[in-house]
Amino acid sequence: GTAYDFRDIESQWAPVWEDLGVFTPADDGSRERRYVLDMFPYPSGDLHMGHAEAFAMGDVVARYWNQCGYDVLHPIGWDSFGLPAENAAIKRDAHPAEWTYKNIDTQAASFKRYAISADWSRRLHTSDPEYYQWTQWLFNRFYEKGLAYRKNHPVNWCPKDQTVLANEQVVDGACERCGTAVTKKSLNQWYFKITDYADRLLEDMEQLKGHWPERVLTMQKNWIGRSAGAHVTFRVEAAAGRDEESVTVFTTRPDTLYGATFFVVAADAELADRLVTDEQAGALADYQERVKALSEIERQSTEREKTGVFTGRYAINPLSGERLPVWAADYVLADYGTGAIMAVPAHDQRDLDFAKTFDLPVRVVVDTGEEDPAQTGVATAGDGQLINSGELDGLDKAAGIERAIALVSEAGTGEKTINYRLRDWLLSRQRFWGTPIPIIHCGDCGEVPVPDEQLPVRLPDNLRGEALAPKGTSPLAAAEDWVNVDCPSCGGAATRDTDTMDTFVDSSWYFLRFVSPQYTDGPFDPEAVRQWMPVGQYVGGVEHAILHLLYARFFTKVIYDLGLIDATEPFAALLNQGQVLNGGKAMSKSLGNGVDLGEQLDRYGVDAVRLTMVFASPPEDDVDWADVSPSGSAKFLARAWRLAGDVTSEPGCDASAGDTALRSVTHKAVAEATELIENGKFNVVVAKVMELVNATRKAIDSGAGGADPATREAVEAIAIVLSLFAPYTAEDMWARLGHEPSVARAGWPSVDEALLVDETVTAVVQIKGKVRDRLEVSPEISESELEAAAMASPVVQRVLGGEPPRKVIVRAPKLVNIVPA
Ligand code: ANZ
Ligand code: ZN
Repeated sequence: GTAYDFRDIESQWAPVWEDLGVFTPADDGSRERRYVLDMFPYPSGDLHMGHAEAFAMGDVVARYWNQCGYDVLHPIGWDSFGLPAENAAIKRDAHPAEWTYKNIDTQAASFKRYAISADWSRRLHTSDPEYYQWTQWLFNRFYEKGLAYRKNHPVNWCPKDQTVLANEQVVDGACERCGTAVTKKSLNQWYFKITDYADRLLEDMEQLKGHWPERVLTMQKNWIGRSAGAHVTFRVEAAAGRDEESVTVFTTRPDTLYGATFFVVAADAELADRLVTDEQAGALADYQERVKALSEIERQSTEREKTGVFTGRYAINPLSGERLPVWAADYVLADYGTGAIMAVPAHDQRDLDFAKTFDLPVRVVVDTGEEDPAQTGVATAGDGQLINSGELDGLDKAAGIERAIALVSEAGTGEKTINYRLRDWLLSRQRFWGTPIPIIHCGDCGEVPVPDEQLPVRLPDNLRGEALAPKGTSPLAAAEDWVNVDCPSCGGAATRDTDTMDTFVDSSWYFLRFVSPQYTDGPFDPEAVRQWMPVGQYVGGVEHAILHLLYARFFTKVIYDLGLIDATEPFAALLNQGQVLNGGKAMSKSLGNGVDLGEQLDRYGVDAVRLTMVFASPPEDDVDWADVSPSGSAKFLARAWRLAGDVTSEPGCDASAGDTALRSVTHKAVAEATELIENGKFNVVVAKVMELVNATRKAIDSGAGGADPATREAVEAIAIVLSLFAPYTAEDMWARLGHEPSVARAGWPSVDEALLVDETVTAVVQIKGKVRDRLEVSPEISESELEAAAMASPVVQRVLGGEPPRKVIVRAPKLVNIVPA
């Protein structure tokens, strides 16, 4: 047709692409391989605007690399285990798989419509037994290395979801999913020993600097929270009915040891119960009850008045010999450091607040030149000279720390140490819709891993609806046929572990599976993984800045240590795309400002929506849908598309014969677009294509015309660059230009450097004041170059008759005046 109709164009090309298999990598080593990956989606319903944004960005990279001739791996799959499916199943008396796979099909159809350049033959779902078999296999390897273990521990518990939450899933003291205040509960839980990898997770961030957003690296660093300091052991004096004890504290400021005026243990730690005297036991128990009733939010608030109780005991400062009262308080955390601190109120604000509340002494030991903290209520944390500190007097902070550590080390009461904020990864969940933990519990043999050849341990399919409702124990426990098994080791009666894995386990290695998703001899084909890994560009939201990325990095390192891969980092480069807002706010049900992706696609077409996503802002910035104009994008696409109909030259005609001015514009636009894409400025690339479209339209209407080969060159370049953002329109233009599909394989236009220099200016050559010649020269030409060019002119040579001139006056780049002899 002659009118641009996105519906026609979409329905024409989608099936053609499907048949061509344009995006299946050759994987034969003939071309350099590149791996681009979007964080795989959770099948919560149909695709939404956020998916449209993220996948548009990843697709620009994938399509660009394809055009540049790389062998591109750009797979797609689903992170398909998880709680929403289970909740939906309970509500609808269904099996979670029904909801899950129905949503996956819906999303897959939408992705196809959205024209993601994915290799569909590699599609995977983490809830398929073919996938989770290998999640279990990896668990077994972790278990063998002592990196998966079980311990009884107070865990974060969501009373509403009736499930355990990882620390990471507690946001401001509330359940990340439902917002309910989180409480503690003691349970036997599975953990991955990620703390063994804390240093490597930190050190290897060097590889990522400059390729990952700075703020993500900072968040990871803070999450790991390495602090250098010392362990110092205090003797706690015996008391009526209580023996003497040794209690170790973690401190980053051993230089302030002489400033310690009291000692605090975490009120909810077992240590508090052990230390407390009979006299104080009642007060402690009351206090513990009060603490339990508080939410984590209230506990950690710095605004709140400090609370605590005296334990009745005294600790002896190992350097000064001073007696310090031992308190139990909730501002000291049971699971950080050793759960006990020496309190230095002059130089630590929390300690100062506590000292003020309970009228405990404040002693300045670092002279920072600031006012007395006891008066101001503000602790001084800066550097200065140590005072009131015996053998440490006169030293500064750094020297004081070193000297104090040396002193306690010599005395055998302390040592230098590194402490991490990072905790082991709590991976077991008392839920159904997840990967079953492949462990069998035997009364005689203890924990026995399910042998590899018996994997997968499949989920039973007879549990549905109400049977999955949260009870505080795993729903799997109800499936008796499933639970009761023979012990793989002794053959006796045994039971399966009824917990399932955190879904973050599934997503910690899927990028490896994508490389060889049909492989049956292991989680992945090691040779193929060597060829493709690491992922060259990973794209996803900043909400995954900590957990998913940290866990995937951890898995990669463990799998590296198993000798199965060469890469030590999974994602060489990371792009966090912005959010799609509406009216300046995140879209949400409660605000009622949601924009339906399907409706937008129906109204403006896929290409216009994609182009708008990319054009609206730099990829990492938010897009406010209230401020953009998909109809403007649609108009632009129609304008670009019409150019193809005006080209009358034959495909393959020689562009070098074409109009130089238009050629120069085209080549400059391509050169700039290349540089902009490489630097992630996709939005500016769109602006460049818009300029090129305008220039080409002008050339057709009032310059070179539709028959000029330069016009074809320009329109072909437009189609190829547009194929990154508007694949349907670009494909249709390509066909109208007389080419076979697909434009996705056209190849990135090459740039003729000679056409990049700016247009020429005309230099006038005069002899005795009379114009004899005109030269087209660069505006940057030098005086001597211009003189040489003028003298070389055949006209000048003829007029001068071979005689050297008397004088040559040059005014570059416009004028040469020759005075003959
Ligand atoms: C004495 C001291 C003096 C401290 C001073 C600080 C300043 P980061 O950097 O976060 O590792 N601390 C140790 N364990 C704690 C726990 N379980 N709960 C609450 N606070 C705890 O912080 C380390 C510092 O936090 C430690 O150094 C300790 O207080 C406190 F002028 O020891 B410090
Ligand atoms: Zn056994």
